[in-house]
Amino acid sequence: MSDGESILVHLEEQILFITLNRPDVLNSFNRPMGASFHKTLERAAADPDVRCLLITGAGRAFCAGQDLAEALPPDQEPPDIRDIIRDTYNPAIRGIRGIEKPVICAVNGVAAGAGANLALACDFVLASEKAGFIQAFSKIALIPDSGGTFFLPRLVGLARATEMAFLGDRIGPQQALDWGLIYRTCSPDDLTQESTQLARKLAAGPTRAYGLIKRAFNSSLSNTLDDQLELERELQGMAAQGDDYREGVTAFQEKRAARFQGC
Ligand code: T3D
Repeated sequence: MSDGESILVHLEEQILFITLNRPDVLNSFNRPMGASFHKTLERAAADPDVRCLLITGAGRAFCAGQDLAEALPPDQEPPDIRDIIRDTYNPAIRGIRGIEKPVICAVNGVAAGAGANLALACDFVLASEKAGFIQAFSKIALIPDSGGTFFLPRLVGLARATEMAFLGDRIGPQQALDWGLIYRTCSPDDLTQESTQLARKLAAGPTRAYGLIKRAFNSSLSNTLDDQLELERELQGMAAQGDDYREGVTAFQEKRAARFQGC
């Protein structure tokens, strides 16, 4: 399978559809796939025609994390795991959090290891009733990476994060919803339609403001209240300079739906 095929991409209605496409190995990441994913995010960030991203997996799984055949090849010196993380997972997570556009993840099946944490880094996670979230790392004597130790305690609290990371059990979609890990669940048949509907809504929304909200939330994870208040002031100033702000207020006054351009 060539690099190009491991990530399928198409742009429609200003939504960039990204499909992880190594179904025979449950869409686990090898280096070429990681590089292709990262490149896709970089291009999406720079392309004004992309106003929302929607990530899903081909076949029965979302993503089983690192391709373990690549991580520990038989009869060969294994690569330094820190290099894999530097080159594949850290750019992916930084890319998802750093892109100032909404990123939706449609989790169609199992999301394990780095695959689970890649999903959880997205802005909206819709999970099919066939989905499951597994912090599989401890099963192979590793620790959660791809932002797992950062996001999990913040999303679900330390007790549940510890349970997930130590035990590595499958968290089903309903439990994930109840714990506040994800946005919503839906039937497998409805996943594509529901996630696309959400993507259409977001792509037609004030995407510049969404990007600034994302920037503010990213900073709020480590800022003091004082720092955050100052940042809000700055970002609000930027939002208010945009055409969408004027359009939003005008539409309100004219009692009609706003037509946002994302600027
Ligand atoms: O270098 C580094 O390690 C650094 C980076 C670390 C980040 C990480 O993500 S570490 C965690 C890596 N992922 C895992 O440990 C998960 C391994 N997979 C599983 O535990 C199970 O496959 C699942 C629970 C995800 C799903 O189970 P099940 O029963 O539905 O499917 P299966 O039969 O196990 O897998 C189907 C096929 O996919 C199978 O191949 P086969 O027998 O049909 O030829 C299996 O080997 C392959 N597969 C699944 N996961 C991986 C994989 N092949 C390579 N790498 C995988 N991660």
